[in-house]
Amino acid sequence: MRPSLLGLMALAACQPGPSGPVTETGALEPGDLRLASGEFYDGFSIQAREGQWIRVEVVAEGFDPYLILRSPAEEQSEVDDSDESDTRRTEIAVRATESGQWVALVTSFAPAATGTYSATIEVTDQAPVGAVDASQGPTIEV
Ligand SMILES: [Ca+2]
Repeated sequence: MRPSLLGLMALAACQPGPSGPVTETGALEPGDLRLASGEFYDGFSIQAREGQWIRVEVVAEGFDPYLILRSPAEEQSEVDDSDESDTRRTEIAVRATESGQWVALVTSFAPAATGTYSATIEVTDQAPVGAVDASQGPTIEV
């Protein structure tokens, strides 16, 4: 790889642009890491810079999904349970309050639940439709 390309990649890592949506498939299963309360989880790292929007949507088969989004300094942690109307789907959209590596944890509402899921991850400069800026006051259910 040429040095100039390396430099460009390093710059890209510092200033991530919009990315995705990328859909990952996975499973909560024995052998996964577990939260202290016993739920299996998978972690996905997301590069974002302050002011960008991070949207994560999970559709699960066989368990009630639960999302946790951790900021780089782990000072902001948004959680979201399923849509009231659909216990197989959950979505989070927040405006990044810090630049760096955010982590989305796909987990379950119930301890030790297992099943497959697809997680769609997107970073945008503009607010996604229906998104609520959680850093700007109370969260409103949409
Ligand atoms: Ca897993």
